Amino acid sequence: MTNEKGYTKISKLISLVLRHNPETIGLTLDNSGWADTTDLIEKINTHGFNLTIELLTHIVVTNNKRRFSFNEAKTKVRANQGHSLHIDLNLKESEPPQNLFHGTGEKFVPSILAIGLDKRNRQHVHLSNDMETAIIVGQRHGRPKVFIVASGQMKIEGFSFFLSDNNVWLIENVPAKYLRLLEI
Ligand code: HQG
Repeated sequence: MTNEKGYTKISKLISLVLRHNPETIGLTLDNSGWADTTDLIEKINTHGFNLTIELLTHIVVTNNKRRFSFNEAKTKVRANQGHSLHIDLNLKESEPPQNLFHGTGEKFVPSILAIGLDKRNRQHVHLSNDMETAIIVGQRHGRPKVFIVASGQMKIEGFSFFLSDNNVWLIENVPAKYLRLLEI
């Protein structure tokens, strides 16, 4: 399995095990979400794949959203964000831009307008730097809708923002008063 379609299939399985269900392949992660690289490769391969360190490196380096990172020695690998698992990514608090964006599906809009954004099954609410990215995120949930988030004002009012290694903004929640639905 050496074509891009094959990579996507393995990449999706790696996403699943590093963010949500390591136990489906008998893998364990440490408190910061790191898997042992050799262990991950071996366990993925018990599920009919032919993963090698070279292929894993290709996936980590070329992944369109830089979803994964190695440690310096490449002995460990983890997902940069998107976890439902309770792990500590040691995220650094960062100064957000004046505005950020959140893409969602049309069906969620009434509830979001009523109670704001909450993190649902994940560890954080995910916010995007630009509207184009937010539209792509929203499309995963049906007809896309985009909210603009008054992140600068939220920061002034004491909310903490974190930036993942792959430039996704993460926050605990966004009350409805900081959200405005955009015409797209
Ligand atoms: C919505 C992908 C009703 C929220 C993406 C979202 C992202 C509410 C959905 C990353 C709500 C949760 C995360 C409320 C939030 N009422 N609906 N009060 N508050 N929601 O998939 O942000 O490709 O967990 O708007 O690109 O869509 O996996 O979060 O629509 O970066 O790397 O509940 O996942 O990255 O959906 O996506 P998700 P998300 P990857």
